[in-house]
Amino acid sequence: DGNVLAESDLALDNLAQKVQESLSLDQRHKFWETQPVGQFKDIGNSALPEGPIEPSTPLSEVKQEPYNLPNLYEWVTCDIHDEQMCDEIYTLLANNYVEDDENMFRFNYSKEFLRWALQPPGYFTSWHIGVRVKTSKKMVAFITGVPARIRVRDEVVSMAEINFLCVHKKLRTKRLAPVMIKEVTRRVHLENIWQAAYTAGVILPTPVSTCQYWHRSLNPKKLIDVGFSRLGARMTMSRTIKLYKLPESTVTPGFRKMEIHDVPAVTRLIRNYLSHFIVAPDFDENDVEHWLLPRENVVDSYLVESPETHEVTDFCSFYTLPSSILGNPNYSNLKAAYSFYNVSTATPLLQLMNDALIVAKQKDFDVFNALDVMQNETFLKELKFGPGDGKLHYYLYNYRVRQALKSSELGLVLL
Ligand code: MYA
Repeated sequence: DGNVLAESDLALDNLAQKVQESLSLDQRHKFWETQPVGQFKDIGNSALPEGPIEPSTPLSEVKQEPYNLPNLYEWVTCDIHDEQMCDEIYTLLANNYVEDDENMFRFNYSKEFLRWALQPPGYFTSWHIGVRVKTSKKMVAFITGVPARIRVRDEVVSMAEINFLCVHKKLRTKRLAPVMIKEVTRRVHLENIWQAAYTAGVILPTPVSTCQYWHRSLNPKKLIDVGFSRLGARMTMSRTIKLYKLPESTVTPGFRKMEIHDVPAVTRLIRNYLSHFIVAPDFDENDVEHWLLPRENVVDSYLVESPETHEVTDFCSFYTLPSSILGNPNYSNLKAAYSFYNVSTATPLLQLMNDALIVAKQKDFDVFNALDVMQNETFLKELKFGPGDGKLHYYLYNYRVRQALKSSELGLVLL
């Protein structure tokens, strides 16, 4: 009966608290335990309601001054139209941003990519935040937010997408990251936005979902030479090259690059498709124009226009994110394409994505990467993608979901 249930709930709570207290200091999340995010101790507690964890507060109660930085450093709001500012951000990230576990590769986001990523419709310059050394003015840390409407089940929520958190290698583990996160949170609150979405390779309290990267070799010889992949068992280089060979040109009739006049049709197609996922962006035509209209060396989008009806029936897209190859005498850059949003209604998804691989190969990419989100699992193995070792965790800030989602229930790709 109710009493027995309540007692066992209490026992569970006590147990959770004991487990928490027994964790050594380095297993605890001193910062994240203070934040409105799903906490590890609440996992599986179905009594907690879905939705905001904390209510929003009146804007007048939001702290008006920036958080304090250690004395040697100062905040800078980054105007990325400014060429010199863009250079500084690019250089900080190129030298200090995300590396793989073995420190063989480091993301090398281009300046054009950063401008695209940071200036979607309605963006706020105040959410592009740097930290400089006061004396030398050297840029040593960075974090950004951009606004997005994200739907969680039936609710469309105004959120910030947080990305590009970076602290210079020489300033690590000094608790600068929590200050960066609190400051971006404050500036997001000042725009009357109270939720955020972000992804990270590390486990924090508490993932909404965990995805895996898959990789499709386009230039297997280079990938093996630089240590990105290994020759399979009982495989020779020439058999491997043959295995990954692709046709010279795409096969789907009506397959072509997306153009500006396609925005309304692509928006309809994508909106309908994304409505099938539990967490997905709520794109309007402006968003589609910004995020999906092709930009050289940044984002590529193709669609299928039916040769008979001229209807747009299918769509695929990928973004360009090279990695620096660290310490290889022969190669310094890995050219990678990342699957973005794909929709199939008339062309089988497998065939559509094979055409995407073909254009990526024509454009000289070395590898095509995809997460196991949306319906991607239906083509990964068949199109010869192999599982990567890195995981990507998705998080929401100040929004609880009742239980973790399957990666296939996610309709969101962050850059
Ligand atoms: S993910 C990409 C992150 N960047 C990199 O991996 C680049 C290379 N690494 C670095 O630059 C540094 O190692 C970073 C940490 C800056 C990551 N997300 O200063 P610290 C927690 C969130 O001593 P450092 C991306 O950009 C850590 O658990 N928290 O550590 C999305 C610990 O807290 P706790 C992280 O190594 C970012 C504390 O920081 C991450 O010098 C989303 C240690 O601080 C991480 N990736 O610096 C940010 N890594 O003790 C959250 C470590 O509690 C946004 N930590 O465990 C939240 C929403 C905000 C807006 C809300 C609006 C309403």
